[in-house]
Amino acid sequence: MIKSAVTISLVKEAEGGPFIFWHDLAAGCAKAAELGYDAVEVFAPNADAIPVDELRGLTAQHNLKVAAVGTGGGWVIHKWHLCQPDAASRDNAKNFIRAIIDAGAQLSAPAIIGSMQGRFEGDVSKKQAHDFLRDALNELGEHAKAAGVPLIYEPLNRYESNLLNRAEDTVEFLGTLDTDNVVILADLFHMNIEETNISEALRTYGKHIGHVHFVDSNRRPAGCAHMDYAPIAAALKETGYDKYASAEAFPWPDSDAAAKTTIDAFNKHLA
Ligand code: LER
Ligand code: MN
Repeated sequence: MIKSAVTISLVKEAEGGPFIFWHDLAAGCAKAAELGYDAVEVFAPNADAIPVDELRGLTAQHNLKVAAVGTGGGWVIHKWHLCQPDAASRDNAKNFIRAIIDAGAQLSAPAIIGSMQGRFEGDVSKKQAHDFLRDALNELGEHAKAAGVPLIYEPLNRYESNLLNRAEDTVEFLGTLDTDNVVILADLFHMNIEETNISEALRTYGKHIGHVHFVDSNRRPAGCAHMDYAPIAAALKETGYDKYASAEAFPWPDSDAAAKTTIDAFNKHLA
């Protein structure tokens, strides 16, 4: 059974970004529970800003889980990423992510590497950047394994990263990792930009999929644009996918309406 989740952002610098609830964990958890969500996905500015005890209490009170924790604050706030040319900057990025892996693991929630993967540019070649990314995923993937959680890697669209944009390239790259603890985040918004056929690409990912960002083609909530969810749902079910479909979308027209629209689409297509 696929499970539903909804994003809560605690990151001031990310305002205007694709997150449903903002700045208030208690209110976000209460609304998520009221609408029937299974879990929340939390985006915090850094590891210390993940209130592990408070989240334990809120999720117990509302019978929710924490589906995942984001790491993009390192990029949004500090402009750190895993493919910077100097080792000290890459270490900052890795340490930032490692701390979020540890905080999330206390809630059994895996961390997501999305924007923190970075890109190749300037003196860093594509091959060099892929080597940096491979080393980081091996190291952080094994770190997450020791903490008892997978590590989620999210391919992004071409306007956000030039490392890995499509399923067939990503699966080939996964085959070069030493760790077996990295899973893929299939974000339907990014896939809609890059893939020829989203459901075929989901089949290409197959068992590698460990998380889904459930959203429409224009990054509004699922059901607000032209994404064709029937073949997407069929492909996910065919691969045996049983993790989260998490609402990462603009809070359009507002947070509560976006959460309601998404859970209705989830119940229609994925439940
Ligand atoms: C960024 O576009 C995104 O989809 C986030 O989930 C990545 O951190
Ligand atoms: Mn995403």
